Amino acid sequence: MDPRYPIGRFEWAGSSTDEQRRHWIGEIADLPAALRDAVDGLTAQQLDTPYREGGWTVRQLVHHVADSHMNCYARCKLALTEEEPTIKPYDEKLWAETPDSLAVPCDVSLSLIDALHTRWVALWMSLAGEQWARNYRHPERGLTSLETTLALYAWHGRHHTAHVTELRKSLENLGPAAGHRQTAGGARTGGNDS
Ligand code: NI
Repeated sequence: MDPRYPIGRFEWAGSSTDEQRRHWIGEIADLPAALRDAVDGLTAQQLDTPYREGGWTVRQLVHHVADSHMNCYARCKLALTEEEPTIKPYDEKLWAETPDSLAVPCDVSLSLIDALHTRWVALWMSLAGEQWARNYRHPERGLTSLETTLALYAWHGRHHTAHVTELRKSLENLGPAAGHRQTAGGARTGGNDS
């Protein structure tokens, strides 16, 4: 298994059914609790352990999910209220290295994600018919529909939650002291997994 993609890469079939969209909305609704469960009980050292060699720490992953989903929520609102708005990309690697991403307790972003997803799910639940085909324009990737965005971000939440749960499995295999060595090397940058 490629440790960067514990649940596989995102795949888009080109269209979706009402049932699939309901399923993805359910996954977005479940993400805050799933992510909270995934980090629950980890020590400070474990939170600052990269989920893979050269990857983000658990703390960076949690703050990244908040950063990413805040950006995406704004893109969804823009797509609904403007005609094919061009959105502003951001450098997720650099965002994961600003001091807040390295130091703020995970619980702050878990609460943020909880509130954000309550808003986001309400927005997704309100969409009907042609609204699913509304687009925003990414300067490099071109037009992206809300339908595709829903599927992508349902995957994205599960993708990063799995990074944490897979790390937990390896820490359990290494024993209770695991996590100390990795923090000493400061290998907390270089994530490339979104
Ligand atoms: Ni990501």
